[in-house]
Amino acid sequence: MRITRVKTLVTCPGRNYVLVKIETDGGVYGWGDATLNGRELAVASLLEQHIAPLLIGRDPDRIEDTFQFLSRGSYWRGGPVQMTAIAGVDFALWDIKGKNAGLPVYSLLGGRCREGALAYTHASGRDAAAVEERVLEAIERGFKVVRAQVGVEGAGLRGTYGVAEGQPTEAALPREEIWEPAAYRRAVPRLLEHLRTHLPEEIELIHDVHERLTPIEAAGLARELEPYRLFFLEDPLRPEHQESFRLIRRHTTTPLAMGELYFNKWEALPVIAEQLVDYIRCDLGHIGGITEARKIAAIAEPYGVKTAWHGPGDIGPIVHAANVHLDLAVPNFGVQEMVFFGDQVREVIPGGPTYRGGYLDVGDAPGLGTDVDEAAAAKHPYRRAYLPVTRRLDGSVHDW
Ligand code: GCO
Ligand code: MG
Repeated sequence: MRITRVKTLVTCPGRNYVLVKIETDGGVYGWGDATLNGRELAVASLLEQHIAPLLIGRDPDRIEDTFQFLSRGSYWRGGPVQMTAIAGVDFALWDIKGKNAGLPVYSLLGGRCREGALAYTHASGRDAAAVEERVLEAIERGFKVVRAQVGVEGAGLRGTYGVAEGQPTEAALPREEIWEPAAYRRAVPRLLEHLRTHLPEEIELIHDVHERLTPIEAAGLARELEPYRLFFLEDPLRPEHQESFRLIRRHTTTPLAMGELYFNKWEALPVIAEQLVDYIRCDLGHIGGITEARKIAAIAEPYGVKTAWHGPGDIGPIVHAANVHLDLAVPNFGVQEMVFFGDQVREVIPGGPTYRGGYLDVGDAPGLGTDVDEAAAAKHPYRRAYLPVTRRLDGSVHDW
């Protein structure tokens, strides 16, 4: 079997998604997702101009070899744009392999270890009472784990990660937000105190720092949050501060998660091998796909580090499906972040994981179980959008 065509499509059914279709001479095709929030067209161009010509004529069954060829063969390795493009190809190839075998991808990865993947959703609000409301709604829907984010007084809601409403959809420049670490450091323990006082004790809570603190600030916050028994504190530091995880670890027993900004297994290695985190949460769509992520899971297993793959709304249902296939198949799965996609997204990208009673599953359809309606995608052309930029009160860009 040979690859005959590689097609890249950028569509915006509410948010921008970069989708890759790989066609074969056997008639079987696969779809991948290569979305990189705020830099979508760079990935699309890399796929069209540089990667597609390398794939034509290759055997789609040789996923590992294709991954090695694309990731090592470029000489300049890694980086978000390249690893996202490679992930898009990788998902499409796993989809093809599954369709050829007549098996879901989790079966090719070793088969089910569990009946469903424990899922978490987001709860955010301008104050603790509003967050409490959102958590209660999530509990109503069956969630056992919820991520809580709150507005920070004085800094303005728009400056708080996870609380600002909506995403830019017009051709606009990035939103610039004001954010101050001291106000944030006061707000988060207050939020957790409120939630632990008012919510059923069995609900598991997560908080995402979004890499905004210095090492000593992060260690202090993690220690202050100990009484509230977090499921984990997410991304306390930027990935550049690998060794500073030691400092946080020395000061607290709050469980830590890290990894959505890693782009390969080497970056993930130090925090795993030194047991500096409890959950590794790389983004399958930015780390090179299932091929790299399953190795990271295998590296993490003997260290007692569990997986919590990144699952926000700005990566599409195909990555979410890949997440769940891996969640079902690896022994050291921890938890899966998820979002509910709107009707417009589901019309363009049908299929994907299903949610029930706090758990995610994928059916037994061959491959990843997702598809793309190209006519529907064409109705939603790309619209330039950026992630927000954070500034301090003095006007300088926040050095997180
Ligand atoms: C999360 C993430 C996201 C990122 C987003 C950037 O944990 O869900 O931090 O919300 O901000 O994926 O594009
Ligand atoms: Mg995060």
